[in-house]
Amino acid sequence: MNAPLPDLAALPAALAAHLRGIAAAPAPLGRFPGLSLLPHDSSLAPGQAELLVARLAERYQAAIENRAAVAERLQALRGELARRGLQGLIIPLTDEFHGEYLPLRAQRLTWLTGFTGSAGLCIVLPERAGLWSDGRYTLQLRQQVDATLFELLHITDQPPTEWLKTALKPGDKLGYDAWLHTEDALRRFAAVAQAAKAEAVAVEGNPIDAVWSDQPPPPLAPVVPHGMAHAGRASSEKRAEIAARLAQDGIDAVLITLPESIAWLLNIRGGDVKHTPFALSMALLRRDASLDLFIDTRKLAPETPAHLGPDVRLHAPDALAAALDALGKAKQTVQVDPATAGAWPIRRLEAAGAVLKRADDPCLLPKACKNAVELDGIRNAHLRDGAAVSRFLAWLAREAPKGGIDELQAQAQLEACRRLDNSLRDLSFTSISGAGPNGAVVHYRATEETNRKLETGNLYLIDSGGQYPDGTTDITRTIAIGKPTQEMREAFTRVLKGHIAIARARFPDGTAGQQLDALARYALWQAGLDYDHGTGHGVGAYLSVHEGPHRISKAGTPVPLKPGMIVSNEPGYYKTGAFGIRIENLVAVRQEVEKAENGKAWHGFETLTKAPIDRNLIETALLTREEIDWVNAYHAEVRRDIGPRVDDDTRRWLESATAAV
Ligand SMILES: [Mn+2]
Repeated sequence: MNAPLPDLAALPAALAAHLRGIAAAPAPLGRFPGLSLLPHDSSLAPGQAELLVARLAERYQAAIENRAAVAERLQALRGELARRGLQGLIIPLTDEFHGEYLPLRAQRLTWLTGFTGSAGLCIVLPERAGLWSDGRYTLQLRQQVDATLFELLHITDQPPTEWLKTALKPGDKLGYDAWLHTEDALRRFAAVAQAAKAEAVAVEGNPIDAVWSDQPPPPLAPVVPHGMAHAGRASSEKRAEIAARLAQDGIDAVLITLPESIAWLLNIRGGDVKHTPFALSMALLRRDASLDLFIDTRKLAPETPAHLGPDVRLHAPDALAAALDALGKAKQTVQVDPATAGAWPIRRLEAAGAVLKRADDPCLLPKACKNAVELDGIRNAHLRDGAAVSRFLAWLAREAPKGGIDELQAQAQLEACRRLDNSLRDLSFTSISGAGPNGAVVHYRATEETNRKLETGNLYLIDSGGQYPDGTTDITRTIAIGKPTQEMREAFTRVLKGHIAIARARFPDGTAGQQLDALARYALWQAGLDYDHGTGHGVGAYLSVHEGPHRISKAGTPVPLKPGMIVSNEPGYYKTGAFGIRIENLVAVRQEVEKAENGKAWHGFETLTKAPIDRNLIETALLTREEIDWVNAYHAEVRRDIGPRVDDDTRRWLESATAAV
């Protein structure tokens, strides 16, 4: 380790490129899994690859967020646009996979503006530039972005389409990268441009990439088999089932652009973006159940090609265009999901002569309905995760009253408890650890600047989860530090009543989450209270912690809740400037009655998450007998299942934390 680190430029080109790709991938739990992919190379002494990659990753991150370079970058982009005969460019905060997390190379908006929020859109014109985000980021926009370079705007109060009406001049050509927008979004921009007598035009190659000299490459994290012990169904079986439906519908091939769909369909897992174990890739599933996978094969672990089998043909990512052209030339009928795919491949197929069938990604529904093996795995993952959370809560009960613990320490302690389980692969998202008024910020992330102490008389909210090979978890607990006020207890109990109403719900087959949402709010509504977020989101099986197509929410498409679907049950209440409350368990839809009186099946929920709910915040006078019974039965289950999995101190605490109310 004492040998000086070699310069990347002095290394063999293939090795240097490999190291860059590994550094451009996330490092879950502090390790770069891509290091295992490196072919043995004598140009590096032991340990040097690790150091090089870590240093490179830091440099990538720092360069993307280097706000001192923003003016120069904006100028370079305007120069590039002028060279291409364009007057503008739309820069969304997304990539061609349209997922929740962006790899470093796709963080174009941050690179250009300095803004690091999770929602944003930028439009650059020759004299003006607009940068939009939502209400959560009003303050952050002002702190991070130079308002002399960008007009800082609110996405719904001053929508970009309104701004463009006055900012575009007749004859202007407004560029966009068709990979990064859905057809719907582009239709809106085209209409606005036309109204201004301007034109929205697709670019060939993203103009930002052309001026971003040290842009990180696509990430390289290992793609490994997700074996039958966890997946429960062979990929060949899944492919055959979907292919049979394609054949029935007269479809020759379906283009799959969602990495989570590919991970499910092929029983593989990766690590190309944060907290989500999938590999960035695209695929064409044919009606004969064979599949073309467009992926950087350097990512494949040695055992993966054999696991994929001979019916999965491997291609480089840039071979997709030619494959789409070939489908068009053969006049094939191709299915694409316009809600999740960028417009680029759809247009390419149409231009090449393919017959387009716009329909939902066929993997979404079968992926959402977990099979018996997956459900068993998920139950197991929740037992281990519940043990970790219980250890943490017991620690909190001991330490918090002494004072001195802050939000960052608390979330680090919970992570340390989860890491005691060797199967933990990653957190399933960045923990939300909010004390007092910070708990009322729904999407809060603690930083050194915002970090608060857990003070007596306050509530503390922690929303967190783990990624395990057998399941993905997501749990929120709200804890009283010291003695809570009566207002806190009443609000908490009303949230709990909503949580119990969902947990105990019974409903006929065909019922959608939309119809259940009000059950979670009813007790709050009676007191004139509510919460401004959905009640539940779907959760993957060692995949995305947020997945569709179902959810429990006021809005959205009503997708019926089917047996095997995992969904969160997370009502809350937030008093701005004072405290936040959320109680979140994951539940699985299960069939309760196969055939009821009306001939329909009836469903309910099985609660998967196992950790105590703070008894100090429960006002039993507000609960019905059935609700009290639910709390006591739930806590008895937690005590029975988690007790044997924790240390003596935690077990003693668990006894009192789960005692009957
Ligand atoms: Mn959640």
